[in-house]
Amino acid sequence: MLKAYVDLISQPSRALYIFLKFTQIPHTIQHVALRKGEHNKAEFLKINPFHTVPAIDDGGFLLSESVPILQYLCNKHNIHSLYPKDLQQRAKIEAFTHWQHLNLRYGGSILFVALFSQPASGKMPIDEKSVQLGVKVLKASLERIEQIYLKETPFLSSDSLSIADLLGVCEVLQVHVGLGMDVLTHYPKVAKWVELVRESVGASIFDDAHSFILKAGEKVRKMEVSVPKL
Ligand SMILES: N[C@@H](CCC(=O)N[C@@H](CS)C(=O)NCC(=O)O)C(=O)O
Repeated sequence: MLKAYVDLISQPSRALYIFLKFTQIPHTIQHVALRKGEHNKAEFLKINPFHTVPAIDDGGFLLSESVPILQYLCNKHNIHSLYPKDLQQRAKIEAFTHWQHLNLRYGGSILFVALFSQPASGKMPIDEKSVQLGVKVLKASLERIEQIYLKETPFLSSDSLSIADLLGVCEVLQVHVGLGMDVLTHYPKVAKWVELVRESVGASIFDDAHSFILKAGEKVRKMEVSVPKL
């Protein structure tokens, strides 16, 4: 049976987790705790020598990188609703998944490391230059999602849910939920889209996937880290 290696603190891991619960592809979840360094242990390096989550073991076929994992599983299980066969619709999805790595994901990840991971591991003071860069990249990314990707459609460049939405929403919530940084008030279309994705996959699946990251947000509040405004 398919084994999915995830840590629910990780955005692309949550996208895979939600995808698997929503599509009901038979699988087992293997938790790899990044905070405990489990991703660097020999056992996991045999699965993914790049030591990142998510990763999968599908009957001995090993794959890392969230985007090709989702594409592979959609192709294998004929899940065309989330990854259509139509070439142009596919290309739109792929355009977002390529773009987000160095934009939405980049900005949010810089902020999450600077304002959560480093303070939680005892590294203070906070690197203000990283915070400024993170805010700049994240803001520009959210503006593009609001004004371009969601300009005419309720989902990312489309009228229906796709793997791009799962990946994108998990990145947005990393800062909104994980850092308690209000990014939704300023971007009403993004806020509506997040809720629509949550409803589309089912609130219980969605909230279950995000329950762990909610704890990070509580920790940030307890550490009294000053979270910037967008
Ligand atoms: N491009 C990869 C990114 C994977 C990634 O960087 N995962 C992070 C957690 S969000 C991780 O495992 N970091 C541990 C490490 O790099 O050692 C994907 O989309 O799967």
